Parts: sequence; C-alpha cells; structure tokens
Amino acid sequence: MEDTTFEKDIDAGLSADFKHISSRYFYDDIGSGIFQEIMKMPEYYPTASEFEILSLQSDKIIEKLDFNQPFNIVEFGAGDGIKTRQLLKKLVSGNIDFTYVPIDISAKAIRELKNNMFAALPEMKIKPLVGNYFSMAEDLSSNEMPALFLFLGGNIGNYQPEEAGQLFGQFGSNMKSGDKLLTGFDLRKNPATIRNAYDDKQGITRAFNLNLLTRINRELGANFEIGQFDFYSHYDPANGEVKSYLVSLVAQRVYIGKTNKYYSFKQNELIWTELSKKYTLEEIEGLASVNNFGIVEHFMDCKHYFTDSLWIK
Ligand code: AVJ
Repeated sequence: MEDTTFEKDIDAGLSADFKHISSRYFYDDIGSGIFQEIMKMPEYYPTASEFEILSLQSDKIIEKLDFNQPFNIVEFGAGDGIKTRQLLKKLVSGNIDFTYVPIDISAKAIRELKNNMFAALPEMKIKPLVGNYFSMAEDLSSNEMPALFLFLGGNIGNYQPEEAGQLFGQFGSNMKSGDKLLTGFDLRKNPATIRNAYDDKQGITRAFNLNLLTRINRELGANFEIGQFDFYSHYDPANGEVKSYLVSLVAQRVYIGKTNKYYSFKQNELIWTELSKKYTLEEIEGLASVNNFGIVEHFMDCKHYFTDSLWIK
C-alpha cells in the first residue's frame, strides 16, 4: 500500500490556523545533502563539539558503562556514523566484546553506514536494522545482553518538551535495569553563537528550509513558487528555543495535486518548520528523573557547548 503519511501531514500542517511542517521532512536526499553542508559550516558548532567529546572522552565513557559481559550498542538515527565511530574504535581496540546495532528508517542510510563501518572497523560485529525505533527496540528488549542505547547528534532538540519526555519514557520501557542511554543535548550558551549557527550568512540553512517546498512540489505535485517565500529563524535565550520559519512574502494560493486542494497564505504568514531546543543541565537532569533514569555523568566538550549525557535505567 502507498504510504500517504507525508501527504496527510502536509495537508494538516498547511490547513492549520498556525501553519507548520515537521522538521523530519527536511531529510529527503537533497535535504540530507544540505544538512551535510550545514555540518561543515564554521558557525555550526554542534557537530565539532560532539566529535570532540567522542574523540577525547570515549575511554571515560567506556569505563562508566561497567558491563562485565558482552553487550549490544543500539543506535537510533545513526546518520553517517563518523562521530559514533570514535567510540566504537576505542571498544574494538580494547578487545571489548560487543555488537553494534544501528537502527534507521532509511534502508539507503543503513546500507551506506554498514559499508563505511566495515571499511573502518572490519572486525566489529554489526547487526543493522531497518525500521521504526520502537518496534526494533521492543524486539531487542527480550535480548539477555545488557545494552547501551545511543541517541546522539542533538536530535532530541527537535522534540517539543512534552514529546521529549514521552520519548525518554518509551526508551525506558524498552530498557532493562542496568542498561544505559547516551543522549546528545545542545546546551545553552552565548545567544549570538546559537543565532549564527541557525541563520548562516551564506544561506545554507535558508536553502535547507526552502527545500521543504521543493520537496512538496516534486512529491505531491504542488506549485509553490520558491522565490515568494523567505526564511526566518529566531533564538529565545529565555527558554532555549530556536524556532525556524518560512514566510510568505505575498498573499498567495498554492495548489497541491495529491490533495487536490488550494492553500491560502496571507502576506507575511508563517510556516513553522523547526524547533531546536537548547538545554540546561538542570533541564536534562529533570528529564532523566521524571523518566526514572539515574544520571551517570555529563560528558561535555571543552567549551561546554554540548553534552553527551549518560543515564542508567
Ligand atoms: C539534526 C536536529 C541536530 O537542530 O541542530 C541544523 C538540524 N537545523 N540546522 C539541529 C538543523 C538547522 C539539527 N539536528
């Protein structure tokens, strides 16, 4: 059966009083390519910060795992795996017995990851899974071996605070007592640093956002005129929220073939495209405790821009 989730989500989002498109739709092949460009920008600090943590502190992270038997490392949304590889490399060279289980909804991403990992770490045991995080994690929860779950890259920032709470609740319900979870959180910092990372001068982040409309044109037969929309991003240091928007520059109507409907935009009307929340350590500790996790340690980069926080179930 044809998957109509994208069409339904876009129809609902563009029919709402306050229009919105989920940031999960950024990542078609073109958007994933633009995100690779974002990660190379000097202004976009999260990638370098987390790379530093995993390059310099993997030994400390491994020491804190404290599993005295073979274990699984289950990674949600592994991406290209370059950062994770810093940790895996250390485990392999330390002759530690583990199996790496990356999970992703994209079969293509998983295939590439498997090839890259095999090239870099041919001796590592790897069991990639294609599918939804939770159905896969449920299958694994019956597994006897202890597990370290990885949710890196600061993807948690895209979830609304309530949703983030629910997500950790779901992670927790698929974990055994003593299992651990390492999550990447982007931290509060000088607001100007954050603003520059999400509204770069070259317009790469702008292109990342406008690609949503190109994608809707292509996949849903719509007639968005990309030049009639602008990009706007705003950081509120009081609550740590970066919010990104597309702005309709004129009053206009857009037709979407798949839904066979017109969508009206007022001049300056917004489409909300992304939340990227920046956390305080107190907020992180609150999230852990309401979901019955203990904090093992926050592993931060030298500038304290980012943390990979290790929790225990
Ligand atoms: C992939 C969710 C971590 O929020 O920093 C980058 C996506 N958006 N620039 C982030 C993103 C705008 C990114 N994450």
